[in-house]
Amino acid sequence: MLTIYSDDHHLHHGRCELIDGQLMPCFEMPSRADHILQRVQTRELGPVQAPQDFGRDPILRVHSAAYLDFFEGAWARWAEQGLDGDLMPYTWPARTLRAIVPASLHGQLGYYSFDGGAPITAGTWRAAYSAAQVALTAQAAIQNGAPSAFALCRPPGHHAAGDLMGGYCYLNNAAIAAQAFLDQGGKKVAILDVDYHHGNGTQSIFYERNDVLFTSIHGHPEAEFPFFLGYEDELGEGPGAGFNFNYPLAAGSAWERWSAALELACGEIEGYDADVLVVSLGVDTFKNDPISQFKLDSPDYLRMGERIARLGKPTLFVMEGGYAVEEIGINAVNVLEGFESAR
Ligand code: OKP
Ligand code: ZN
Repeated sequence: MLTIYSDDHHLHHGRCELIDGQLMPCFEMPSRADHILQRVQTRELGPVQAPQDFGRDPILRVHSAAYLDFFEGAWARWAEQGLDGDLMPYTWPARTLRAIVPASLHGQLGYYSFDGGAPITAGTWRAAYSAAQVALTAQAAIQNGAPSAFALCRPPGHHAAGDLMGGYCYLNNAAIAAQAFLDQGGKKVAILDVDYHHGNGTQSIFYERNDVLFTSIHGHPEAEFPFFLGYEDELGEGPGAGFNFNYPLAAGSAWERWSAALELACGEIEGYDADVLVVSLGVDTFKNDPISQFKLDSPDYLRMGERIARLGKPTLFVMEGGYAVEEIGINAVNVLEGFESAR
């Protein structure tokens, strides 16, 4: 399988995040992607190529121009004030406040984010822009006939909505790639989000549309981030009604329960008859993940890849989460190897 990867992800390295009342070093760190790349190479998964640059247009199909302009320019405005700490929001237009765009940098940062988990550093825009190009380059490979491809994206994307960053995510790589398939003649795209966290950004982007089926298996939002989306009764709206399926699972879920949900998601995907499948590939479902509560073991990821292969679709894997850094490469590449073995 072809892997698309860019070193540019190193340009993004947030200093800290708030966990249990303490500022901790960011779990979403550059070594994550380095370990995955290493494993791709030692397992000889296939060629590794750098991304092409498709520009801003395909990103603008998913994200608003105002959001992109804000994101691209935010660091310069911060640096202009003589500041060099990570730029992080601290107030949001929650209920009772107005959803207006204030003039202030921090006001705008609150407007364009939904949590404090997406710090902007000097290189964040360039890293996120490159990750989107990584996804688009892998998408182009499939568009040109490859049966599958792996977009080794970092930072991840599935929490990012049309004009919101959050949950370590800035640009929704999977959604940008899905939209590109449609813009290049595709009629139906299925998305399977296997990250431990609900892909609230992806869901929201396609919620009222029937040309993208969104399915997601994740920690129950009653108990788990992002808390405010990802429930079973979210089935889509308007023309999108019946094209959104969430499978929230309890903490402690291991392969037996997880794979039963995968079976249900695959059933919906089979019924949908998509041209292409996009997998939001998070491996934070792993038993030793430091911020997650599922109990998948490394061999389970082989089974996951095998089941996905049996859908028989051209398949784009887009890297999302996974924070057990030592094992992230083994687990992510196991999915890809399981997929290849079952084709
Ligand atoms: C990103 B992805 C408090 C903890 C919040 C955010 C998790 C984001 C996960 N800062 N945790 O879906 O793997
Ligand atoms: Zn996650």
